[in-house]
Amino acid sequence: MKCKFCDKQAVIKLRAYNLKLCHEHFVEFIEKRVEKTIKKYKLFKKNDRILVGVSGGKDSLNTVYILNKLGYKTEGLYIDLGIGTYSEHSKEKAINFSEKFGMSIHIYEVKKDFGMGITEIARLLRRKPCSVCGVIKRYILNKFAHENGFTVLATGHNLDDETATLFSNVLSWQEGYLARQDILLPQKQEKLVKKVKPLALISERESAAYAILNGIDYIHEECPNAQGATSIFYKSILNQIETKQPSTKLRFYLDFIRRGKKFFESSLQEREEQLKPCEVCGYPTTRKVCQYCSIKNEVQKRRG
Ligand code: Q46
Ligand code: ZN
Ligand code: ZN
Repeated sequence: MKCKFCDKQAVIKLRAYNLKLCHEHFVEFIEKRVEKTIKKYKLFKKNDRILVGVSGGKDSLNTVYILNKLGYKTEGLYIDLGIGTYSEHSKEKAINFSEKFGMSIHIYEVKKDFGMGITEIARLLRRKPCSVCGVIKRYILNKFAHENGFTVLATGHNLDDETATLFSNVLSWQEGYLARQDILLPQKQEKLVKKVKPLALISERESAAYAILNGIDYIHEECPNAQGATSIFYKSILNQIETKQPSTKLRFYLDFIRRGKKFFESSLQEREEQLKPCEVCGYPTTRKVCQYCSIKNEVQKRRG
């Protein structure tokens, strides 16, 4: 199997693009694709300060690595969720990455705010760990970015994450979520930093191959709370479709962004009109007290 662009041996076959590429041309292909996504969707410019939410997984580490390589001012924020050995291992990967490549990664500990990790918080409040975790992660990332002068908040969501979410939201016609699903969420409020997903058009397989070829060591184990998650089931269904019809995922996602999303815009406007400062912390929320502060109050109350 030869590379489409040179005489070298191909290391990967990309059926969605009908391409076989060698190491060097594959790396170049991914970086150009990310750069094109940044420019086409106007994600950010060279003078922006970008904070990337880092989990220790391949996608977020790739995001820091690629954006730095492309010349964007990028730093990472690793949130230590306090989820047993999973958090210990993923933190180690983030620290090793930062030392190996000389890229700055900040560390924020959930335990410092709550006195306990996500699993204990969820148990105490009798809630699902992922729903508590999602609220806490989103809040910390946005607040850290805003308070430290970052103009953009990037996450490592890849094409498989995005299409699984889209698939799930379409199956239950979640209008509010559909309205907010995009590669770019512009800044509409002073305290809500602009959010972007530079790897949204890169598949999970491409992202894994890119990390391995660049010597980026990432955490392979899943968070123990992800077991049985419907997103994993939806990903496997979409992969089955992709095997029979290559590039379906890309088409499904891009067609939604280009043609489908506009039908849900009214839900977005409604939500934006409802946003007001949280009575406790002042960050925008559609409630009186934001979800983060509610969780914090509840934890304090129950611990006595
Ligand atoms: S880290 Fe948090 Fe995920 Fe673990 S608790 Fe759920 S949301 S599964 S990406
Ligand atoms: Zn080549
Ligand atoms: Zn609040």
